Amino acid sequence: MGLFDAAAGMAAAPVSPAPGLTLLPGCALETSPQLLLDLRQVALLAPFRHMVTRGGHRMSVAMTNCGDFGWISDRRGYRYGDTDPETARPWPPLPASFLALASAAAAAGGFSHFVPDACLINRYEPGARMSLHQDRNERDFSQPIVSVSLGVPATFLFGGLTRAMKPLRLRLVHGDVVVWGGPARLNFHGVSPLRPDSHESLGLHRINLTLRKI
Ligand code: MD3
Ligand code: FE
Repeated sequence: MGLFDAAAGMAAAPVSPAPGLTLLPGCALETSPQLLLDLRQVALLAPFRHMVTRGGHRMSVAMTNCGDFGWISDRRGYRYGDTDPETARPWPPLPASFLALASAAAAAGGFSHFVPDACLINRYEPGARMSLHQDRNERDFSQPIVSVSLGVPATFLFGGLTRAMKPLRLRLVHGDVVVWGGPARLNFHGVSPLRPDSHESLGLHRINLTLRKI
């Protein structure tokens, strides 16, 4: 994949808006039809659900997982688990299309040989948001996180190492991929409430795939 015209449905040049963060605009466009087919199969085996926080609040983002481990939240708190609590079955395997995209994107972001073992799938409906948080449940912070945006565009908030730092705002559209690693790995981040909008394949929804090595 080279440097092309995003308007023509092709990838554009990588951008690094902050240390440890590489935006690959349109990097997932070519493979997105396959990603969406595979996503549908995953969601048949492990349906999207609104998890609750330890405090009992229903999350506005609906979630599911695939891979060896999945991210779970309930009244006991949040953690990774190898079983879907809704079905009592292992999470569906990581589709080959997810693995191939994740390792190609990680390499483009400077991380060769990235082999994720978990994918959290977030589904945003209009108004759904993710408040500022840190991701610190993984064991090895030298491993990057690859995130893939599909469907309705969103404003991603990239903060600093404290909640107080004013976040940088990044607009992420269908097909964008971001590689987070090194110095960005522990920064606060979140997603602004999704604006009502429509996408040709995902309707009102935004989907974000987060590929990690747990
Ligand atoms: C920056 N999801 O699931 S993915 C999450 O768009 C999460 O659904 C957001 O934050 C979403 O935990 C953002 C991008 C992301 C993921 C992990 C990060 C950005 C990150 C870890 C450190 C810094
Ligand atoms: Fe996060």
